[in-house]
Amino acid sequence: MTAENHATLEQFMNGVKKSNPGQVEFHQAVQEVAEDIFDFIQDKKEYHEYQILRRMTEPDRVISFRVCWEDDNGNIRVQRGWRVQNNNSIGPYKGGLRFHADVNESVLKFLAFEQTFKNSLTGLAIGGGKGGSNFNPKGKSDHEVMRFCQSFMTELYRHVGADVDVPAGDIGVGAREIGYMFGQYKRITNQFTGVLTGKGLEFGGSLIRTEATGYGAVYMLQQMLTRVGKTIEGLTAVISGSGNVATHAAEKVVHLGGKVVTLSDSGGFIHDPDGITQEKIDWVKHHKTHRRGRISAYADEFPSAKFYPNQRPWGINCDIALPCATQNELNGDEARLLVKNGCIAVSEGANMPTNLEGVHVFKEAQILYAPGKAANAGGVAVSALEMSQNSSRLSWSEDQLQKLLLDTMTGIHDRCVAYGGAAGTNHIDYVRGANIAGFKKVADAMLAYGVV
Ligand code: NDP
Ligand code: 2IT
Repeated sequence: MTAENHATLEQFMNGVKKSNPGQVEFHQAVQEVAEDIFDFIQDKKEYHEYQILRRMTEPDRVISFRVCWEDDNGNIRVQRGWRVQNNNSIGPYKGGLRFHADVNESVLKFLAFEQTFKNSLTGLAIGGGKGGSNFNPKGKSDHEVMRFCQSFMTELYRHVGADVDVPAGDIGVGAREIGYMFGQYKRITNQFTGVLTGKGLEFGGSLIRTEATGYGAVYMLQQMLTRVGKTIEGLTAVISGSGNVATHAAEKVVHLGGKVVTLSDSGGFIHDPDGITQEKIDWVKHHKTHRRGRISAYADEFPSAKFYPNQRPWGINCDIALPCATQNELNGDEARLLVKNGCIAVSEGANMPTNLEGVHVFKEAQILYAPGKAANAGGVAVSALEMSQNSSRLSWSEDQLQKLLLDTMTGIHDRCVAYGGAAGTNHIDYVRGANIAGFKKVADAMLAYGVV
């Protein structure tokens, strides 16, 4: 065995940084996983010999392409599109598409890497991928979004397929964008296949896919609390974001008797001490999805609330916190503040919302802390169920799907417990559990394939 096979964590990370210069989000996601995996594989010779972790950090392929479109004033606009196909050892590449001005290769590589572990954790047959564009949908007309989506799919179509790679939504990509992209795929290929998930119910979409990520994140929270003899009823929740994941997480907290007091967007957060009721959540959903409005308008609509521009909600007293906006939206100081204010549990609806320092704060404080790759896996899990329904040309009932989502989240919780416990303590390190359980299934499949 060479020295390289026994690299220290630091040497390994130096190698990752050297091969991926400047891709700080990708380095961060790898570091968070490697901290646990290095320890786990210490005495497992074959994972070293076959360089499994090193191979998992090298995406199978990164496709990048030009996307040209014409705006409403007749100007030609040029964007960049990507699809990162990280790993298909346990199933077709699967993962969302993000349209946001900040999208770059580093962001999509971190998301595709995380997705590989997340999809493995679901127990379903899906590999990891992610894609998107630096297209900024804010302020664009429906026709501009349609032209962009059509142009994006005109290149993407050659790289995806129902058994190859199945994209879905993420930030800036919801039902409208999936509809435009599916329409274009069908037009180009003349095939009606399950090449995208998150589709409209009229054309192959699945019931509860829209709700699944947010609901799943709250089910994860519920499972962690149940394990230590607590419930969500009567607890106060702080939630960030006001998009798909945040609004459905809020809805499920309310269903389970909790009180949600904040929501946010990139302009700031609203604090409603009276509680964000179902009626108010419905208003936010409509305001965000149909009017494409800002969360600040909530404080004009509901006088019990106050808007805090350019601030994040983590200083508001709470029992539970659900970061549901974007990566690195919760830093070490904010994590310490949450812990100091008595927050007992954090469930991440977003991908990598807590920075590395914040992760260490939560781990050391031993609060109940579910990382995104476990907590937000309900969305991709129901996407996989949408794929199954499409292949069999059936549509399952809402009751069936609700049960499958709950069962999936229970399975994820239990896998985290199986790998995240330590002798002599009842505390579970859900980050470690998720990393190891996610890693093991993919790693064992890779070992079975030999060196490829
Ligand atoms: P949406 O586009 O529906 O909503 C995104 C929300 O996050 C908006 O409120 C947006 O505010 C806010 N946001 C985005 N970027 C920033 C930023 N830089 N600073 C502050 N707020 C920001 O996306 P989703 O709800 O689908 O996604 C939210 C998170 O959940 C992402 O991390 C995504 O990867 C993750 N996720 C989503 C899944 C899904 O099924 N949709 C599945 C699993 C994870 P603004 O409008 O101001 O940009
Ligand atoms: O981050 C994610 O898991 C998603 N954006 C959903 C992916 C999917 O394929 O449903």
